Amino acid sequence: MDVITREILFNRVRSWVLEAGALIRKKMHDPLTIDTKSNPKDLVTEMDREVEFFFASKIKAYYPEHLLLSEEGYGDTLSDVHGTVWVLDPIDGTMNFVHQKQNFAISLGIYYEGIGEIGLIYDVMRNNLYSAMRNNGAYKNDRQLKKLNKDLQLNHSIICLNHHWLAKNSLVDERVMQQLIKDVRGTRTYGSAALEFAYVAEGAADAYITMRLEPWDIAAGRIIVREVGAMITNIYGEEVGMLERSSILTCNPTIHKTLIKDYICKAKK
Ligand code: 2AM
Ligand code: CA
Ligand code: CA
Ligand code: CA
Repeated sequence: MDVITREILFNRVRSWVLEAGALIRKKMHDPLTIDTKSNPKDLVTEMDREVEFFFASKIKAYYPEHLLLSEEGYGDTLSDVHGTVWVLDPIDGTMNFVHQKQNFAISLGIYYEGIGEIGLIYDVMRNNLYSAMRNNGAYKNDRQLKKLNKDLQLNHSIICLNHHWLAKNSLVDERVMQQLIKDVRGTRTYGSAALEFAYVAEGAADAYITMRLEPWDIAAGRIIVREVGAMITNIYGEEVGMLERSSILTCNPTIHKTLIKDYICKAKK
């Protein structure tokens, strides 16, 4: 994608993301229909669908040759990564949206021939927009985010992870994960993968470890964290493709190896 095309696209998409966020804020206290999907904890609301439909309609009108990969059913079925693909999570952190009315985000990544070009994560209620274009730096609103510091130690780190991994479970040995929380300075769980990526990008968290994400949870965050020099792999240190459902470890590069070697690999069942 050439730089000028990308810049025009970025500005337009940015304005759509802000518009969708304003729509959510306006309707925030209206009565809401809440459905469940795969299980009683897997929520979806009409707002998730409405925001996705907003983007699907815009893309169809302005960029009919572009494809959309998204969570709630208005997207296309993709068999490969060719062309320009929008990867959208209309509301990331639906449970927070429903229960807290905050701590959720719109997450949108735009890929060209499989390469992430534009990433936007919009913390709707705080009106914070995290954004990046490949090789052009990452921003929080108008402020450019600094490259991550290169001499971080694990015992000075804050890591984001889900409490699931500290209780007995089928995937990892909880005792190793419990040791990890003792060895780091602090842990956090925010319940929105996109926001957790954003916090790693701005250095508010040093790592985010998660066992299973969908492509739309990862798409924008990947582009943004890369611009500040963060690592983004699966929990075994391998690259994750644009269309893959995967575990994710995104972190300050200094602690990537120790998190994998001294904890995650030891915890593997
Ligand atoms: P969602 O709110 O868009 O569904 C919650 O810990 C985080 O994991 C959220 O970012 C959530 O995205 C994501 N997630 C991915 N797959 C999920 C699933 N099957 N059930 C619940 N949350 C999921
Ligand atoms: Ca969901
Ligand atoms: Ca999500
Ligand atoms: Ca979602």
